Amino acid sequence: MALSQALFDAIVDGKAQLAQSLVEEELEAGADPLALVSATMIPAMDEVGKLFHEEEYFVPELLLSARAMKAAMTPLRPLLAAKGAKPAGVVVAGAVKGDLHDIGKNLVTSMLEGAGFQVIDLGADVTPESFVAAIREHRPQIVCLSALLTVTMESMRTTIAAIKAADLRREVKVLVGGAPLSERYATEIGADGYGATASDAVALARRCVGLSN
Ligand code: B12
Repeated sequence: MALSQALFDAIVDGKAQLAQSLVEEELEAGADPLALVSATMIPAMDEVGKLFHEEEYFVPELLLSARAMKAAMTPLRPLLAAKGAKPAGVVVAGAVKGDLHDIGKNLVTSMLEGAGFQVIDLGADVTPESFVAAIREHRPQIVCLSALLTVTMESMRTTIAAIKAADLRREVKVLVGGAPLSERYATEIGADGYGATASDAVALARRCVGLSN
């Protein structure tokens, strides 16, 4: 699908209401929900990141764009979730301690729900102790950790260590993702899988519960 320039601009300019109504219009015109996210909305957030990096944007602009992205996701979330089939497994997900970036994690959880997983979303800035408590309570097969900052990648290692110390490591598969991560880092911290996109998260999760992709 081609980029929708108006939607792209609305997210980059931080216009939440406009972004949401443009998504609604695109959907009415028959746009594919996933294509809207991957061809326009994620590239728009990448552009925001670039502007921030170049010091044209500062935190207030980031926040406005993040708000626009969230508003744009509102009509899409139920559609992404409706795409899936049978219940496939239980997932506990969260952005790790110190990390407030939750847009990518929200996309991962929506897609997992769409693929039939029951997702317990712990939100952002989740401590290792909260992950451990949620594993004890919900007994998931999979734990998804998300990090967007190089400084919070270390929280993933600490979280995996805490799961191990609580003697729960053998019960769950740990999947990690987020822009600064790599396959190599995932292996180094003892994760079971790394995914670069929300679609990868679904493919990995399906594999973890023995479903073919
Ligand atoms: C929006 C944003 C914010 C918003 C977040 C709002 C929110 N509710 O999420 C706000 C304003 C709060 C913010 C704050 C900060 N930010 Co910021 N932010 C961004 C920005 C522009 C976009 C992130 C985003 O949403 N991307 C879109 C989503 C869809 O992509 P994603 O998160 O990568 O997720 C995808 C994949 O990674 C993957 N995935 C994600 N999680 C998982 C998990 C699993 C298991 C799997 C398999 C896959 C997976 O799937 C997703 C979908 O495909 C990025 C730049 C960028 N282009 O990434 C900077 C960026 C991440 N921020 C940055 C910085 C520096 C900060 C601040 C420190 C700024 C400051 N000085 O205060 C603070 C830190 C706050 C904190 N403690 O977390 C830097 C990080 C640099 C670094 N290497 O550490 C970046 C890269 C900007 C830059 N170019 O410098 N930020």
